Amino acid sequence: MKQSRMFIPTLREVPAEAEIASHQLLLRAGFIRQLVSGVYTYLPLGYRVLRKIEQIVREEMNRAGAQELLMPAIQPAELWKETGRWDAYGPELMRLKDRHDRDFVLGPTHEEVITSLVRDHINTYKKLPLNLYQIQTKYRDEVRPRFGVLRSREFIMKDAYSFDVDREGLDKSFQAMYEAYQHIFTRCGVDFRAVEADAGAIGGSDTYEFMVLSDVGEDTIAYCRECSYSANLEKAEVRVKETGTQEGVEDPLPLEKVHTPDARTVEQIRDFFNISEQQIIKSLMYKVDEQYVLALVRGDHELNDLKLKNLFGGNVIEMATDRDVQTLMGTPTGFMGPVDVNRDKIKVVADHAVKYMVNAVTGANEQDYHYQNVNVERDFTVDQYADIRNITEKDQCPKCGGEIAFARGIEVGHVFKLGTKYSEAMGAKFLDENGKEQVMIMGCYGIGISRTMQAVAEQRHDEDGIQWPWTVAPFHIHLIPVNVKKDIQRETAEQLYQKLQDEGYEVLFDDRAERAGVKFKDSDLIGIPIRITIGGKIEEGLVEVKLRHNGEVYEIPVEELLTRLNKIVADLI
Ligand code: 9G3
Repeated sequence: MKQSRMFIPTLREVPAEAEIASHQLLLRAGFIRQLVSGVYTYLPLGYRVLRKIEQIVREEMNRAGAQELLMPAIQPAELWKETGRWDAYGPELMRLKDRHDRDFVLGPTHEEVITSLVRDHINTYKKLPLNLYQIQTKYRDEVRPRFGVLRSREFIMKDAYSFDVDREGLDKSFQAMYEAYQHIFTRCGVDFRAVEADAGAIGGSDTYEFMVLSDVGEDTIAYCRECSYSANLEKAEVRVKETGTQEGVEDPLPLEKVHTPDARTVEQIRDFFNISEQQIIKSLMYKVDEQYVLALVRGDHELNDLKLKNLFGGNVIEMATDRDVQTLMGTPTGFMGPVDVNRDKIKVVADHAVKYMVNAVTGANEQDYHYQNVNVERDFTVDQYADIRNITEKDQCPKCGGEIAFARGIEVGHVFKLGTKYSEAMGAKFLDENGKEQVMIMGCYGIGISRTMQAVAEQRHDEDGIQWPWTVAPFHIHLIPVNVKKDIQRETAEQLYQKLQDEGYEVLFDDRAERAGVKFKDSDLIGIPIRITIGGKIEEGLVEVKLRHNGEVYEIPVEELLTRLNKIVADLI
């Protein structure tokens, strides 16, 4: 493609709304443009990358035995009413009416559509297992779209759905998808981890998120330095230390109420009593669906509200309001504690670590008062001890006891075992080999295609621009004559342009009458893996080859170029 003809609206300045490197670079290099908040146009360079990623996904999905189809984005509300999700979702679900005033959704995902399709056409075990997938635009009205296409309201997803006769079949389908994802993200050239994740509203077991490691990732990953364990922080289970006792177990001292004017936060209590945060019981009031829960965690730990919600099998969890707390506990939030709690209305759940606390400090359920020397079982009881906190780097790996470390990641894929959640609700059944009617067992598997494009740019860039891996780059070679007014440079470039394309390379030919500096700056910004420069040295028959990802430069006699290039490329892939 000749660059003088290509629509690449590069930008010199950094757009204000772009906070992270990949968002800035995709805008500046002319890959994407925002239409409105959270809604983007993929410009020609960006769209070439998207298509490369889609092609990799297709090849691996087809190799895993999945079949591609394309479902509509517009879905009748009736299907969402069958599964109860029409009412379960709020403003994030984009809804519209047609000319007959009928309700529709703009598809954020396609469990309902695919299950209704399969139930109408599959009714015998002979036709299972089945894995159907699509690559299609999704709509989710994010409350706060940000970071370019990492969190947009319209995005491109590959979503696949597997249908099996039993759990064993699902495990096979799931494994095939898990492996396909390993191949896909490896081929996309990103450093990624498959991490144990929370099944969320979907429920069920076994769900993994594929995370591209990045400091700007919204998700926190807890991983073990010794073994392969890694989990989304939401999910990472805490291995309960049998002892768990505080340093130097003391004898329980008599309970004492202390006047603590205006000391509300853990830090203020710590300083007031001149103790460590490990000696404070933090009391947090939540509402899980309709149940009020007083959650107790040690002062130096963080409550994990997802674990708390899952403990109750709840759908919605929210912090209780100050008014609720005042009504339920007779005290402002900062002075709550587990002693003398109205157990008819409130469940008391404590993290395992609380069990081992001796002579702790906690709120006295009275404004400006705290208790000290609080001892579990003597001064208060607990309905249940559970793992309700975030793992920390001081905790041991739940699998091997090794050291835990944190990383941040961008979620680009997510694989779920759905079980019968949708097939039951929608009656997707089949006759098994004994002629008995059974419910299909489902799995679902997503990849954020547009998000993956930006995740690659986030992980592979430097201050001058993007460093696209060979496999997803918009072009393979950037061919740049330094001065198009010099016949020898222009003619050599024209010949090479043809030859390289005849060899199957995708070439962006910078035929613009721009100064060399501008051409090289744009080239670094766009980030095509190999740059071939035709400059003054062509007088000696030499061209320059430069690799974008490590800056290596080679001077090569033009007649050896194709041979040398094949070797250079072989090392790149
Ligand atoms: C909605 C809205 C947002 C949603 C969903 C439904 C996420 C929803 C979960 C999934 C699960 C899998 C198939 C591909 C892989 C992921 N956000 N999810 O169901 F109505 Cl507004 O989408 N679906």
